[in-house]
Amino acid sequence: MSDGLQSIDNALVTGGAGFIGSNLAEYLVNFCTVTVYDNLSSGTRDHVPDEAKIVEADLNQTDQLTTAVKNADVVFHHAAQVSVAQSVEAPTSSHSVNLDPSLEILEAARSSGTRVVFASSAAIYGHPEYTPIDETHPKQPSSPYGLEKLTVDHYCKLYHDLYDVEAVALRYFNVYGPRQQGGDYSGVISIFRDQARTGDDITIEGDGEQTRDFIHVDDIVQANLLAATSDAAVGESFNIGTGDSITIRELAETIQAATETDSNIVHVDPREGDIEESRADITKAREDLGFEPEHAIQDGLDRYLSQESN
Ligand code: UD2
Repeated sequence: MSDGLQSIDNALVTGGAGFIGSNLAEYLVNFCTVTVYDNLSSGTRDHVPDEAKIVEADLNQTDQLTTAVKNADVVFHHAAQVSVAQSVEAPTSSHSVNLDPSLEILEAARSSGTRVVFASSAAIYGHPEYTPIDETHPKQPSSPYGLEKLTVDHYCKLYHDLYDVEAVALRYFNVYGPRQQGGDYSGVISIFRDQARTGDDITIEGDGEQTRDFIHVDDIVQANLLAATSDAAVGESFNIGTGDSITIRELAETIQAATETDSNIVHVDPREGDIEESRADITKAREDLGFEPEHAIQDGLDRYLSQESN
């Protein structure tokens, strides 16, 4: 992996103080100069590696954003309004964070030749018609967030086709790992982990038969490096998951057992509009990028639960 990275001198990570962005920045500082662009609204300065430079600015500060992109060989665009629920609550503010600045990044890259790796999402598919979900699966997002991700995902392809911008979209499934924030957007794994640690009930929403494809953030970092360095990535989009799924009940039981907690597993109301089944078909990423997730769920969970800096 480090071989390909030698072609990168300067990397820009938008959202580099957040969950996925900071894990990525931490890895990248070993290979190149890293600039983190973040307004620290949900991310934390403590998560930014000491070696990285921080530009503390909003995404809508277009001049700063454009300059930062033009100074980089690759921009990893992770800054976003990341809450699905918030996008449903306040679509216009979600739109203004997730759409226009992404277009500005592509526009800056158009003149500078910077490669753009965009953090897209499985949310673009909406309720799956079949699983595993491949990249050609119908796109019927069920939230403004999903539609925003889909729009930028398509813009990436269009900027490649029209202007030769080296843009790549990575469609993440359910990501977990250290530094996933609490609150609105904390994924179910961090919620169950916290409940197990504090001895509170582990709350399964619905019957727990719904499935998800959970991927450890370290594998997401590897996918980003491949997207940044592979010729085959350019102008393409890739599903990034493990290719396997488990039920939420299995997840609860695994975390309960692994943490040896006294917490009980309880069932609460199902989430309105919840997706029943989700699993990525990662054949394209495997074949075209050489992507191979290292952490199957059991191993990734063990790793996560033992990681102190969570
Ligand atoms: C994920 C992404 C979201 C979007 C979406 C696309 C996360 C955190 N969110 O939403 O951004 O991309 O996929 O489909 O990755 N659950 C419980 N108990 C709890 C919390 C959750 O049972 O205390 C269930 C929940 O009802 C759902 C499952 O766990 O069935 C996963 O929930 P989630 O919020 O971690 O992620 P998801 O798939 O809704």
